[in-house]
Parts: sequence; structure tokens; C-alpha cells
Amino acid sequence: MSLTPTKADRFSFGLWTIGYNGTDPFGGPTRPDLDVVEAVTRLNDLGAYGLTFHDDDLFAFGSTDAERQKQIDRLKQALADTGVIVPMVTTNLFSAPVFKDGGFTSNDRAVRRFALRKVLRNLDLAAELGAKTFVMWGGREGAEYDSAKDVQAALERYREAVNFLGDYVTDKGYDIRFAIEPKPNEPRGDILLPTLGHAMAFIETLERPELVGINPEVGHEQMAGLNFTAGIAQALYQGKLYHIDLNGQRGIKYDQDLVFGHGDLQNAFSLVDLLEHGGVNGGPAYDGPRHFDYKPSRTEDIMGVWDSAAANMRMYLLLKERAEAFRADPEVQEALAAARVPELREPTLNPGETVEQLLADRSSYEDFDADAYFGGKGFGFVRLQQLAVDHLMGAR
Ligand code: DIG
Ligand code: MN
Ligand code: MN
Repeated sequence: MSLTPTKADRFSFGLWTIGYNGTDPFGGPTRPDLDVVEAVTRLNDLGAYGLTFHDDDLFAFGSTDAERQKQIDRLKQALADTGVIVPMVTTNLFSAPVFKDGGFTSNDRAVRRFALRKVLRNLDLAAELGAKTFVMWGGREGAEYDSAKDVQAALERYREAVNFLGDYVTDKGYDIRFAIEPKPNEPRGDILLPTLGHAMAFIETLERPELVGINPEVGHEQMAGLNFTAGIAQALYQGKLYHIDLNGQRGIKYDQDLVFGHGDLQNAFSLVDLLEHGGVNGGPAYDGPRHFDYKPSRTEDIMGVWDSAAANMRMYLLLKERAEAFRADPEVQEALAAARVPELREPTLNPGETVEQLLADRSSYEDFDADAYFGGKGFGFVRLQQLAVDHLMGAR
């Protein structure tokens, strides 16, 4: 298996990631701004297939129509020159001061209407560029103080906005689906729809739930102390994994946006194993972009930026190679069987079994020897885990 990224791997990057100039809450930029043409050119050279962006990444907030169009035209030319595509577009409803209390759920109704207009315009651009996914990360939708935000009303405003946007893309005939990106906090003290579970529950309240999925980010679920791979498994189970933000996070702290795999490496391994082998007959479970939403560390120079972009793709391909070997290992298959992992796919009830039939089956209860589990045969999960770590470390 090759470790050289190709467009067939569907690796994509946010313009805001490689373009991150190092500014953080405690210090200014450590790198100059990155031009979009340079970004597309270099990503293409590295083997990436896609570039994603917020409107404000491509042209500054408040740009004139002429300034906006110039940047769009430059991007289009760079895409034509390289074959790089735009799989996803998203809107910045979090940087400008006007959004200091959010966009769709600002207490200020005029701001909410302004946010809707900004998104409508960006949806037209997304359609023009052929993007199939429109991400909505509500980074500023939330509060620091419980009394300051009527969360029930905020959810209703968010629902109103997403229903309206769903009507818009449907009426325009755009081939676009929405993906809500959860995050528990930062920059707001608490962000609305903080985890993928909250987001998936919310989607079920919408007029067109089939138009809306989720764009979970590794570090965001892990900031909430959750297992990202398990969350992705539920998103897949519910058919709601419309996009994914890959990066790294080392524990419950501020959003680190590290290179993919540079945080919880074992969970990165199980995630790639799930994406690549969690589908029918052990095939891929997800066929969308492998999108990196990370920040090249503030300590790096521009060479470090491109090294970090390459590192994301290398990490994915290395983990994909290890997962391949893990699944092909006869001893792993034997350990999986001993741990009865495949048995979980067997329905608990017999086909069409009724309550009466279950009650009549004495082996299910009356004759079932629960005591035999004390001191009895274990599941061998630790041996299985060591086999996984052996493969992860290239020891097999
Ligand atoms: C942060 O994790 C968010 C924003 O960067 C963007 O709106 C979204 C797109 O992936 N991720
Ligand atoms: Mn993040
Ligand atoms: Mn993200």
C-alpha cells in the first residue's frame, strides 16, 4: 500500500488551516498570511484533492463585490489549473464583532437576519463551485451565562434558520446537503449543540432531516471526554455522517487542533479502522472526504506548515495500512471470534420470536446458569487490544 497521497484518497484541507497565521488569544501572528492560489498549488503538489473554506477566508468580511469576485475568480483559476475541487464550503458566523452573541441564535434579531443573508449568499457560491456539503459550525451560538440565553428559544431560532436554508437549496435545486459541526465550548462558554448526540437529536426536529447530517470533529468530542470512534459509529448507524473533521487532541483542554493522530493515537487507529472496514463485508463505512481541520502549530514556519499538512495525510495512510494488516491477521480474526465480537451482529431474538415463545424457552432464564460466569471463561479483550496495539506499532 502506498504512503504517497493521491487524489483518490480524497484528502481535503480548510483554507483556514494551512492559512492559520499563528494568532491565538495570547499572541499575534507568527507567520504571514497565505494566498489562496499558493494554498491550492501547494496542496495539489502534496497530493490533496480538495480545498474547503469559509467565505471570510477567501475574501475579507466587508469586501466590496469587486474584491469578492476577484478572489473567487483567482480561486477558480487555481482549481482549473490543478484539478483540486471544493467538496465543502462553510460560513464564518463567528469572527466579526457583529456575531459576538452568535449568528442564527444571537439575541439580536437584526443580527440573525444578517447571518441568514450571509449564509444564503455563501450557499450560492458553494453551488457555483460544485460543493456538495455545507458545514455549519455554530462557534458563537451559545453563552457564558445561563440567564443570558433562552436555550429553548435558541434551538427554535436555529431550527427556523436551518429549515429556511433547506427550503432555499431545495427551491434552487442545489445538490447540497448540510452538516452541523458540534463543539462543547470555546469560543463561547457553552456552545449550542455541544456534541454529535445533541446535533443528531436536533436534526430529527427539522422539516427536511434528510438534508442535514453532521460534521463531527475529533478534538471537539474529545474536549467533552467522549470516544470519537464510538460517536462516529453512531453517526454511521444513523446515516448522518455527511462530512468529518480530522485532527488531534490530547485530553480535555482547549481545542488543540493538532495534526490527525498526534493526539489520541489509539482512537485515531480505531477511527480509521472503522471508516475503512466498518462497512458491509468489512469494506469502507464512509466514502466522503477525509477532511483535515487542524492548525499548524504557532511555532512553525511556512515549511513547517506544509510538513504538517503532509503529516495529516501520512498519518491517515499509515493508520489505514495498519488497520489493513490488523484485519488481515488470522490471529486477530481468531481473537475477535474468541471475544465473540461478530456474535453481537446476531439478533438476540429468533426471527419473529414472540414474548410467549421467549418465556417458554427455559434455557433463556430458568435453566440459565448465571453463576457460571464467576471464574468462568473471559472474553479475551485485553489480548485482542494488544494485537491491535502490536499492529499500530508495526510490531506484527
Ligand atoms: C472549527 O472546528 C470549525 C470551523 O473551522 C469551520 O466552520 C468548521 C469547518 O470544518 N470547523
Ligand atoms: Mn477544532
Ligand atoms: Mn472543524
